[in-house]
Amino acid sequence: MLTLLCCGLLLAARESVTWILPGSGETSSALALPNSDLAEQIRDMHNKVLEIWQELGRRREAEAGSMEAMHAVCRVQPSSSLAAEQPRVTGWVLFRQQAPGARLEAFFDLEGFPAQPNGSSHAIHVHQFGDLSQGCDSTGPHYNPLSVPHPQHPGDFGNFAVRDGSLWKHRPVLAASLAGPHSIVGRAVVVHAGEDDLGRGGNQASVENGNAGRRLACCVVGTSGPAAWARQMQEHAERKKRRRDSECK
Ligand SMILES: *[C@@H]1O[C@H](CO)[C@@H](O)[C@H](O)[C@H]1NC(C)=O
Ligand SMILES: [Cu+2]
Ligand SMILES: [Zn+2]
Repeated sequence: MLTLLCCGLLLAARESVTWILPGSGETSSALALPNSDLAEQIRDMHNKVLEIWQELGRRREAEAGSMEAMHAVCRVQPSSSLAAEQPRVTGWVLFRQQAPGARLEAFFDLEGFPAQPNGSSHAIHVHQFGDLSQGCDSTGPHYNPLSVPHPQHPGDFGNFAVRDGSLWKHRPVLAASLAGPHSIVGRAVVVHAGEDDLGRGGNQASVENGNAGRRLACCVVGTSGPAAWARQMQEHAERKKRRRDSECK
């Protein structure tokens, strides 16, 4: 759009030159003044166009710079309203998104689940409010900006298998976002005691929350720098290597 405008200006400037030039060969000094005025105007305009062009370039560079990935962290803590006999789940959920509108990636690193039964499945969702004043109970229902049934909410992360009481998972494609009007920043991640029935439970609760049971632990998603993600990536690589090594022995 701006490019078009600039070209238009240049074209208009050139046309006014050729239009006035036939008179410029005359010896009349009366024409000399308007002509030099015009030349100055054209120079001015040229400089302005150049300035706009350079400014555009600078902005494009700045945009590319701000296209650095967005990060967020969520430090999972047991719900303060948890009954004493319930498991105390702690850990981290880390998020990375390369650009607004790009897919969201996350690391889930949690421990403190009951070790038995081994392989149990736990639902994790984004809930509407980042309000932990009544523990995880005050985080409200599933975050549902488009009023769709469960499990189509942006923060329906599904089920996570727990091994020996802990869970450690990289999910490369999540529907939620850290940017835009439906950003999950400031909202809560909730870890449940039960499995998500993914809307197939045949009751109203199933298409609202997947009948995932008690809210064991939760946290509020907050923006962060890239350091936590980088550490997790490194640990991820090391754990993979350790697992490979132990499997090879
Ligand atoms: C739990 O399951 C994992 C893999 O599914 C297995 O490696 C581990 O040994 C199991 N732990 C127990 C206590 O059975
Ligand atoms: Cu939930
Ligand atoms: Zn949901």
